[in-house]
Amino acid sequence: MELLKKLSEDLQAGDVEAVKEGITKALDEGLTPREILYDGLMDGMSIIGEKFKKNEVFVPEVLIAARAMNAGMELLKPKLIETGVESIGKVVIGTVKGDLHDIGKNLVKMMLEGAGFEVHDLGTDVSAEDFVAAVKEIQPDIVGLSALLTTTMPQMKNVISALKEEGIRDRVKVMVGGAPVTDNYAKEIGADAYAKDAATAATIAKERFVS
Ligand code: B1M
Repeated sequence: MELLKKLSEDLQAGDVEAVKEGITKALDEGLTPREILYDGLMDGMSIIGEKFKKNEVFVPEVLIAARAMNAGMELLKPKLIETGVESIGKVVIGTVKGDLHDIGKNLVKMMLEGAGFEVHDLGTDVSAEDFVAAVKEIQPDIVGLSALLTTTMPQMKNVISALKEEGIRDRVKVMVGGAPVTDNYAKEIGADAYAKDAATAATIAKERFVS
């Protein structure tokens, strides 16, 4: 569809205003927030990802595309989240230490909120100590860990070890995700669940971790 193709292209160009306009127009034309997210914004981001891999674009271009992605997600957020839903559980979420990627984590957060969770976002580059402190303070049902770099994935294991050391591992379910993370890796480090994408994360959280 032309509108979504243009949205994807505007996102790749990092044109925040055009992305916002495109989303508004798409909503006006009756497209669903999900279609706009997946076939417009995420399509653009994955094309940028491929180009980045092939050295056809570099960090600055990726950053401006990411900024446009975040602006678009902010605009879509209220549409994706059902209003007036009572909290069905608490989640503490963050991107692990040394890792600054937050687009996927933000999407997971949005989907969890949409599913009715109260989500406490610790941001990016979050140390194991900070996750532990948040679990003690907030007492969530679930801790969500995101990692996009193979070099930062081991931080997930560190968080689980730190929870064990503090004697609070049994109080929370640990869910992990991010492009390099796999189900096997999740099992290997003793996480309770792996989710391949934001929608799956919300489904697992709701169906397996809260009653
Ligand atoms: Co970075 N980067 N990056 N980057 N970047 C990747 C991840 C990379 C694969 C690109 C590549 O080489 N092909 C590569 C990692 C290689 C590796 O480790 N195997 C890479 C690299 C190398 C780097 C730097 C080291 C580059 C450099 O400086 N030389 C550097 C590291 C900085 C750091 O973190 N310390 C870096 C920097 C950046 C930017 C800052 C420029 C920017 C991030 C901006 C931001 O996030 N605010 C950036 C981006 C945007 C990317 C790519 C292009 C896109 C990531 C993204 O947002 N995808 C990425 C290439 C790629 O993935 N194709 C790349 C869209 C997003 C919706 O998907 O994050 O996978 P994703 O999230 C999904 C699922 O994974 C899952 O659900 C989400 C939605 O469905 N999910 C979870 C994620 N978290 C979850 C948690 C869950 C459950 C599911 O439970 C809690």
